[in-house]
Amino acid sequence: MAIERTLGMIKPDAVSRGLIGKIVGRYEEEGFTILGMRVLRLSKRQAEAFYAVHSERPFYGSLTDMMSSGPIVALALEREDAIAGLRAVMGATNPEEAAEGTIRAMHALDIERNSVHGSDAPETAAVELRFFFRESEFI
Ligand code: 3AN
Repeated sequence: MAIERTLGMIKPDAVSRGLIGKIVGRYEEEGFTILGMRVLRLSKRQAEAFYAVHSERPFYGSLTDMMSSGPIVALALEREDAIAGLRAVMGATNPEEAAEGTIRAMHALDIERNSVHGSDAPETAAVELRFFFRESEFI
């Protein structure tokens, strides 16, 4: 397995419930190195750009409203097998289907307000990391 980088986000529902420290701590425990971390609020337009692949889905409007409703944390994470590894720690999109002990099983409110995001493939990780970070900023 190779060392990879991936983009994680802590979504507004988790930031507003004071879960930044818990979630970042979990990522450190799981062996991720934090290369970059930003707290910011996405505009509706930025949320639409980030989730452009979902623009035809019925939940696109509601998802981008939710993602621009409050601050988020963007994380540039590095680890062996980081992309699949982060998604394993996050759990399934629908918290009712997420395995016990995963972040979504523990913290997500519903399928939309599911607390965290992680890139799903090397190509999307590269695009999503560039959305928030310049590579020259990484330690
Ligand atoms: P994941 O974040 O697990 O990769 P995606 O990429 O299918 O899931 O969906 C992106 C985001 O869209 C999810 N994290 C969730 O917030 C929202 N979402 C996905 N499916 C639904 C749905 N059926 N209803 C409402 N929101 C959804």
